[in-house]
Amino acid sequence: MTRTVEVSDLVDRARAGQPRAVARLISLVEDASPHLREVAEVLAPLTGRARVIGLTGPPGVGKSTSTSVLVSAFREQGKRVGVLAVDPSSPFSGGALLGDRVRMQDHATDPGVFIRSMATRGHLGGLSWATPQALRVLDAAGFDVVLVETVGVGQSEVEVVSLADSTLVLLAPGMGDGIQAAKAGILEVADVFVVNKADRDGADATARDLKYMISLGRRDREGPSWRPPIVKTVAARGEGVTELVEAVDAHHAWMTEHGELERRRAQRAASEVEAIAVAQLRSRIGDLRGGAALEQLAKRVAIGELDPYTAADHLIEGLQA
Ligand SMILES: Nc1nc2c(ncn2[C@@H]2O[C@H](COP(=O)(O)OP(=O)(O)OP(=O)(O)O)[C@@H](O)[C@H]2O)c(=O)[nH]1
Ligand SMILES: [Mg+2]
Repeated sequence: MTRTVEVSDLVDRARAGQPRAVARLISLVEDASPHLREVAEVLAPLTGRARVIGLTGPPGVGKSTSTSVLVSAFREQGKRVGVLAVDPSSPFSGGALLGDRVRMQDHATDPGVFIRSMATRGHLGGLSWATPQALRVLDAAGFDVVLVETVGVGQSEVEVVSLADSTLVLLAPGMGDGIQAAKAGILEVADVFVVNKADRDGADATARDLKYMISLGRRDREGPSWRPPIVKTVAARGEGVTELVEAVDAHHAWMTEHGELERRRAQRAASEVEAIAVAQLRSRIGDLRGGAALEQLAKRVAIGELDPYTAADHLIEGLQA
């Protein structure tokens, strides 16, 4: 049996809904296995269907709880749902994170749901490397919706945006939420704001602050633009989820109508290709002259014999030789 047959067999089984085949494919792309290229080739024509919805926000705001209730809502519509829980700070990968496992238990035996935790620490390019590949697997495997939960730590909030068609930013009532939101630049990335834990005091105030800030941020925009709605939810009790799904659907419809979906997906592909190209260049630079090229140039730069730009030119010339 040739390798190609094995990979396409794996893809067939993943499309038939076998979770083990999906998991195996994700491992292959995540670990940058020698089969990576082959997998990518087989997957490519099967992709482009899944809707990718990102959830981000501060720790403990209710992302996993919201993800779980969204899974239920999409399952009720008969859709197959994939979940990627991305933790950029964790070295643990593969199974579900402990907390998520508890929250996702409702879906553990549902063959229409696939849940995977991914750790991106240590991956070259972080989220930009491994997660898009896992998304491709889920897309090709026929999942209609993929929910990507990212723990909000600075850069990852911005990175999740380049992955998702729609980005949900979750906040909860509490002091300084509004200021935090502005600081983290999440006004820019949110397509839908969720004020979760609306059973707690201050939810209306948080929603009001957000509304004010959205109005400030939008003053000098031109062309058609999307005004991110604010949805209040009590994820722990499933309240507001219908409204949330409606808001996400409305955003999807708006994007489709204005060519934004295409634009975002092209942008997503661009950063994916760029990340791969940069990684390859870096590895080829590392291989130059048996790995000694950079070191030799660096020594000369360190003692002032060569300037760093000229040294970089030499490296690039070496690649072209
Ligand atoms: N009162 C209240 N508690 C909630 C609500 N939604 C979630 N919680 C609780 O908030 C805690 C954190 O919820 P998670 O869903 O794990 O939050 P998270 O954002 O995924 O957390 P991390 O992944 O650790 O960043 C849990 O104890 C939930 O039960 C809500 O609507 N109201
Ligand atoms: Mg979580």
